[in-house]
Amino acid sequence: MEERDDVLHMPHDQIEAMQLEGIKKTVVACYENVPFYKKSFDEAGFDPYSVSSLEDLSRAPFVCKQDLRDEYPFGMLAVPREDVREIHMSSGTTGVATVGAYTEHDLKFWAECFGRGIAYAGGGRSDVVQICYGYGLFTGGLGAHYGSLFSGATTIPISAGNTERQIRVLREMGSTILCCTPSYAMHIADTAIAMGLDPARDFHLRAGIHGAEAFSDNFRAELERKFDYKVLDVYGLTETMGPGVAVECMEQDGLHIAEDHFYCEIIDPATGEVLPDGEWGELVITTLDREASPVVRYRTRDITRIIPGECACGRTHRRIDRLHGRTDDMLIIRGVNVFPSQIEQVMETFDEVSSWYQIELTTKGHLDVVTLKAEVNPDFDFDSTGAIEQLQGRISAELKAALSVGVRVRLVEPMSIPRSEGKAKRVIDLRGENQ
Ligand code: DLL
Repeated sequence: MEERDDVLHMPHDQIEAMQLEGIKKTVVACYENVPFYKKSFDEAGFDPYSVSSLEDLSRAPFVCKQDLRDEYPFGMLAVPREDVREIHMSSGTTGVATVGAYTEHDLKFWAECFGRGIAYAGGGRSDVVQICYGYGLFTGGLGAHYGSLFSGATTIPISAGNTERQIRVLREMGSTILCCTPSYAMHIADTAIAMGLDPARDFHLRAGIHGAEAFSDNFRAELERKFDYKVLDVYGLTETMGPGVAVECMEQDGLHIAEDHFYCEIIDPATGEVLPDGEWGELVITTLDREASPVVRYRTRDITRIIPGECACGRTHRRIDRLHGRTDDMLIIRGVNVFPSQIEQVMETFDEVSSWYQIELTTKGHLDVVTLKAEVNPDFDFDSTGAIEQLQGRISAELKAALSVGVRVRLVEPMSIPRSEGKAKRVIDLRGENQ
């Protein structure tokens, strides 16, 4: 299957016409083949045969993660099980996992979508793509793998973990594109530096295609400085396909949605109303040609916006902004709503601390206590008397001013917060446990 460059530059009204056809087919296929959708459309009074404009989709009810969980394992399949070639599942930190199933066709367009990310990075046959997203039920490893094969690059399916081996392979194979979570990329860079290497000089990376978790612009800048490469953000989720639903191009000005396969809406998470382009809200996704696991108006819980206007790269597919977090990331601390990304933004204004942090939630009596554990940078003199206490006090005061909640700050030595090979664990909620 060749990359269809024309699709990426199609006038937007033609894309919309294609999307309308995809929506019509999908809502009917869901209604006729998935009892869940039949019931939910009927209950909402939504007639799937009546869709004649993109706006009509807003009359369809939403589907959420719990609905998919309730139908585990095969209740949401829209094709006979015999037509399913591959199955993935969400990591499911709480409760039952959700299932994503793929027909031959679904696997093909998944490869094309991630392959676009590699093409956006200017990648192709001359590249060596090292994939250290985890392989297995997680969609990261195989999604990147299919995309890399699609792009014609040489693929190294090393999976996550064994960081010293990653570093050896990066050097010896001359890998040019790195695919993994941003936090694992940073861990690879820091480990290489601790081994006496200079990742910018000793590796040959041109680009990193990093996603599966939110990362700030500062985090990205630090990665780009360490590896001397360009970081492209890739977004996706098990429930709609996996990585490749949207990918950044070299302009780094938002992630192009694969609009030939997905229709995106931004809604107000409180009212469910569709918001105009430019406004921040919750991303809702409808698949346009997914056969095995189609979704109609899936509420992702991810917070972003559609960036108005066209990208300087000339591709016409609309862009979502880099994700700020999830509606369910929101912490309610003593009645105040706080997003981890707000804490991170304050922390980033202090040069003395690195991008590694963890937020620990505990209780004292009936009150919530928030402790921010953050690593100081290696050049900070940890042993100088009073320096740590003074810096902790300054960060704490800034947090109080920005968030209106008291946050305890505990600065720790470099490399002392546990690293993860996959998604970084930023919030540790111990409030249910006895303190
Ligand atoms: O994380 C798929 C993926 C793999 C995406 C590799 C990118 C790269 P799940 O495990 O189902 O799938 O988790 C999906 O991860 O709803 C977001 O909250 C978060 N997420 C994914 N990509 C990004 C990103 C994969 N680029 C959930 N920025 C999503 C921020 C992201 N958050």
